Amino acid sequence: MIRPQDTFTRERKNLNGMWSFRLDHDGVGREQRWAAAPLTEAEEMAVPASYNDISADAAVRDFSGDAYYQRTVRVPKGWDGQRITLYVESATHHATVWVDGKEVASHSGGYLPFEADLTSHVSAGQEFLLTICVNNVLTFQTIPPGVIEDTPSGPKQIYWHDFFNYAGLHRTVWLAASAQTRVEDVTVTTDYEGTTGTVGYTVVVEGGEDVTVRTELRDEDGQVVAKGTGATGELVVEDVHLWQPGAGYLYTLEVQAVVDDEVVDSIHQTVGVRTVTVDGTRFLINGEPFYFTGFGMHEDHDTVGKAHVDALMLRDFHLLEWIGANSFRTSHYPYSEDVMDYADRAGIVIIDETPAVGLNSGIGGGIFGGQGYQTFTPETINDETREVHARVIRDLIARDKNHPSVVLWSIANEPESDTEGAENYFRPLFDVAREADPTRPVGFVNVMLAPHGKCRVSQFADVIMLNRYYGWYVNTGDLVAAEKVWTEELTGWASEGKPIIITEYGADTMPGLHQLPAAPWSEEYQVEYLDMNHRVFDSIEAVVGEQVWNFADFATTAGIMRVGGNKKGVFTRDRQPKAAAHYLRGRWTARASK
Ligand code: BDP
Repeated sequence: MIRPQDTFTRERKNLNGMWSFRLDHDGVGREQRWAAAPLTEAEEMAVPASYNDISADAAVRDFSGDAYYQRTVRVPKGWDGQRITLYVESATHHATVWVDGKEVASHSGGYLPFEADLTSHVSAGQEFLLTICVNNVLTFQTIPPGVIEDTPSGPKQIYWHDFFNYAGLHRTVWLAASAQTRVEDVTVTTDYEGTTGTVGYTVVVEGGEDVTVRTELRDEDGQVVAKGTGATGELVVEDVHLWQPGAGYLYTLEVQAVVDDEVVDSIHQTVGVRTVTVDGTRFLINGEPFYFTGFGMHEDHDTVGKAHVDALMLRDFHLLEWIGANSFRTSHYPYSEDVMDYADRAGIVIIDETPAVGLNSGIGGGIFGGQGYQTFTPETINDETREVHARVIRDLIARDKNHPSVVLWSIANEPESDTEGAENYFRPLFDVAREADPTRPVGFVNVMLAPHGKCRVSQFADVIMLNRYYGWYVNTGDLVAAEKVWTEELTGWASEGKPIIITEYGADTMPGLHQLPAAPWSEEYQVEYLDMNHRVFDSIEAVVGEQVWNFADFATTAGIMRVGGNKKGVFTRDRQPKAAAHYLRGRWTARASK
């Protein structure tokens, strides 16, 4: 599956804008066949957007169930004889698609795209009624998991991740056309020796016979630097221009499907030539030790929730540059494909994470405390969940495998990892990731509840990723004690002989609250807390990265530990700096210029 492109052989039509919208409060939409006719009692809804924060109605914000989106689509006349598909970049969390009332596709996995082949259901030069039902219910067999509990006010969605369960069509919806005989997939791998680069490629062609594959690699000036023939091959690039952190040089690989000397399909794939290796406790990009600076982030904004908006994305990348960050983690789900493309161009390094967050009954909403469930049992997170998890890992790698910015896979955030159940659950999932991508290291993010010596899953990881809140959730307000115990624990992890990235450390901070001497929630405390952490990291050689939690304040579910959401942002939710932003800028820009 290739994201829709505009090329000489392909066309795409953006279906974003206002759609007809109706929440199915009584769960009758399927029985009453809402998809078969124009929605009655409908409102308008913007695509892309989360629907939750658009209206002023709590029943919309907190809705669980089916949300119907509908619009009329006209198929261009010129698309006659073409393969016509619908490509939905993100429907959180489940989607069912109907064309004129006929079900044509369904998909689970709210942060990854899916495609529906509409060729036999629509006609060029005609219109059709497109309905997408987006369901946001989380269960023990979804990734991320959740459960519906009975409460005095009715059934309520419970989940264990500390960000609001936004729902809707969060990214672009495309109608796309290509030839029947087409390039269905391309995988690139890169390497170099001295000044000579190599770009290996494997192309999958579908829908035709006797198809020849031709490839052409161009540099950023549009000059052809190498050509190939055949579905697999290796292109040699003399005087290679490497993709580097901070300098995202990209070649473009044009892949053509050729029948009888006619180019029937052509797609473009950007390629960054770089290597990633783990060597002892070092993390190497292009053979050079790399130190991650940056953040765990969120796709999260006022009003639009989890929608991708180009302008808002740009602002975030500008702030990353301003603060001197070289990387981020896609906590806690795959981000928009536009974000990944931009990071490739900007030379920002990405730890790419699956949506497996909240697989831990010891944590609720970022707050420690049991939830009355056991994590891994036949009734809770079970074999079926693991199958879903495996599929999500494969789908994430299939989508993001060609991004040079991605240097490490994170297969889960803060799962239970100190039990036999966890060890059995995760062992095969690491194999799944390595089989899908033998070229990148794999890890998961370890939680404070499974400290060094107790964790049974880190043994499978190439890189150790730790979230720690010494001085916040523990040793609250006592940075002297925090520094001591944190150093002790980290020294233990360093003995594992693997690189360590601190993927979360942070303190909630109310912008504008000042206190001297510093105390938790003040801007001063956030700075002193970060500074203490940095002393600890700088004392341990195996630490190869620091990503602060979080880039910006973000929305969460209601809770007594959250004041208008999670306030651990270094920037506010509307992307203005707290004092910590200036402090980090000093540290990271000094490090970058070394
Ligand atoms: C960690 C989670 C993160 C939370 C954070 C917090 O990985 O999603 O938002 O703690 O409590 O447990 O702020």
